[in-house]
Formats: sequence, C-alpha cells, structure tokens
Amino acid sequence: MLFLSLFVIILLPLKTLAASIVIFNELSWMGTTTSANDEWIELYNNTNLDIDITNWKIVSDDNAPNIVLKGIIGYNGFYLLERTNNETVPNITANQIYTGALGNNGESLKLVNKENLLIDSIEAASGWPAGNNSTKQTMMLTDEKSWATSKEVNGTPKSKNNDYILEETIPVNNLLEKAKKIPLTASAASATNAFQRDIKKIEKDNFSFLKIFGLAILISTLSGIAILMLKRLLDK
Ligand SMILES: [Ca+2]
Ligand SMILES: [Ca+2]
Repeated sequence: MLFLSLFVIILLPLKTLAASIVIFNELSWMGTTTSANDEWIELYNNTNLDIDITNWKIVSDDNAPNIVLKGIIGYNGFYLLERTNNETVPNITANQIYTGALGNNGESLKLVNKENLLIDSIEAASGWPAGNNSTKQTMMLTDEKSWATSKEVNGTPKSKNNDYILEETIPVNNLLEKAKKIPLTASAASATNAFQRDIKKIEKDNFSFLKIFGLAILISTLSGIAILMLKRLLDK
C-alpha cells in the first residue's frame, strides 16, 4: 500500500509534466488568405528549459500528416512548421518544413517524444473545435487551455495567441432564467388573462355554494334542536 502511494505521488506529477512540456498551440488547418494549401502548425514550449525535439513526431490517426521533428524548441518559445516551403508563412522563418495536408473535416493528432510517450494531442477526428475556413481565422489555444478561433485573419504564427473569439456558453440554470424572462405574445397574454378570469369565477361560484350549504346546515341543526325542545315540553 505504501509502495502504491509513493508510486502515485512520484509518478503522477511526472506524467503531468511530460504531458504539458510541449503543446500544440495554434493550427492553420484552413491555410491562409493566399492559399488553402498554406497550412502551418505552431508548437509551444511550456517550460523554462530548451527542449531537443529531434525524433519526436506529429502523427495523425490516419497517418497523414506524419512528421518527424528535428531541432530544439527554446524555453517558452514557439516552433513553426510550414507546409511545403518557407513561403507558406511569408516573412517568418519556419523551424521545419513538412508535407501532408490537415483535413478540413478534422484530424486526431498526436505529439509523441522519441520514446513514443504521448506529449500532447488534439482529438478532433470528427471536426475541428475552432477556426474558420471561409475567413482563414486559425484555431488557437487560449490562456485557459481551450481551443478558440483567432480574431486575426491568418492567425499569429510563431507569436503569442493574444486575441481570440470565445464562444458564448450558457449554463443550464441561466437558460431557465432566460426562458422565464421571455415576454408573452399578445395572444398568449390574453389567453393567460382569460384563464385567470375563469379561475376567479370558479373561486367565486365555489364561495357562493359554500355559503348556501352552510346556511342549510345551520337551519336544519336549529330546526332539530327546536323539535327536540318542543318534544320534551310536550312529554312533561
Ligand atoms: Ca515562412
Ligand atoms: Ca500563435
């Protein structure tokens, strides 16, 4: 048991560390305004140490692309992969040129180190969570580590993702609150008023019925008492 606890205490942080040292940071799966083929991938080194990523790989589940990486990614630095040639992202030097398209309908991508240990992944085989193919706004990682669409057309290759569009997410409770605040249409409002009038009428009718019923009970009780008293008098 002690061994198991030590195992968990020691290995869990290592696993977390291994999983977050280099991350997929931005993807131009849609290409750029120059060409839909001008795709690029940005990695980010999440640590304060330079990391040699030689023989690490970016692999898709359908094996395209399948990229063997080389070189060093500087501490807290970016690593830009440009498809086909260095002109894909003009005026910025690629860290690596690669071949193979990112499907517009999504990919399941993995970043693995040379020991084949999973470092980061994007599970988007059934569709990219962000990015816009029409406007060529990229898919970028936010400070909260979720995917968002870049505000800037053509994204921010080899630089910080500082401007993105966050999708509005409404918690269920707020949805209920919103539904309550929806104004009634004229017909719904008049139907509601008519319903309330009916309720009042029924309440009024019930009240009259109760009054008559109560009075009848009172009269019959008093009559009964009167008859009993009369009978006693006559018996004497
Ligand atoms: Ca370039
Ligand atoms: Ca970026």
